Amino acid sequence: MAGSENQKFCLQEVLDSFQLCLSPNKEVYVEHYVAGWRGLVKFLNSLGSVFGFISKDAVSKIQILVNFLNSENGSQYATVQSMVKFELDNKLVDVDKKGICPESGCRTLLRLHRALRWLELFLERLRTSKEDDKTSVMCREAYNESLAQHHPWVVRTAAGMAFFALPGRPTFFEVMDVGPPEQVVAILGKAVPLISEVYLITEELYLKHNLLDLP
Ligand code: 1Q0
Repeated sequence: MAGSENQKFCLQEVLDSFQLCLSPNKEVYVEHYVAGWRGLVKFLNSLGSVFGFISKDAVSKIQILVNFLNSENGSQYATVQSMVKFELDNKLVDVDKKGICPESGCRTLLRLHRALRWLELFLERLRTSKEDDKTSVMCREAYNESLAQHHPWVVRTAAGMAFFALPGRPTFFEVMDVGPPEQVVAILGKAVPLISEVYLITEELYLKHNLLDLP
């Protein structure tokens, strides 16, 4: 993945990754999940260094999952479902408090999973927004409804300040690199339900195994 975060962002690529994420029996492939996030990090990096602390955290979580995929147990990490089973069966998850497995696949993916809800809410706002709506407001509202509930004050404050540096809606649409605004809206119309489906499947799995509050 060396350097891939610096390449040009393309919304269609992100969409393709999330499309490939779901197996025929609705399991979530970790490889494509991570590829989707890599694409999003490219976008974040194109917005400038104010977002560096967010991008750095996302990259480190992506890397933890890639390392699992490339490890000798890699096949156990093929899907989120197989990862959960493998880590729980082998007691590789710190369930109540951080202990011997502070960077399990389950807790790492949970952080990205929570961020995926933010993304879903943000993209839905972007999709239905009007020309002069503010991206910083859409982003803040989506954040407050999702990720903020899991972040301490200091992170919420830093995130809130970064949102002020977001470019306006026209620049956002340009960076998405898929054509005129109508085209962006059309692609967002496909992306949001896809992201939502991946989110819901993961949410149900984590709920079933009581993993939604992993430290
Ligand atoms: C476009 C604006 C981007 C705004 C991103 C909003 C999310 C704010 C998140 C703030 C995270 C602060 C960094 C540290 C957080 C960690 O403490 C936290 C918990 O981890 P841990 O190990 O301490 O328990 N980490 C997280 O919650 C994970 C956060 C990952 C955020 C990944 C965001 C990647 C954003 C990509 C840009 C998407 C642009 C979408 C629009 C493009 C159109 C498709």
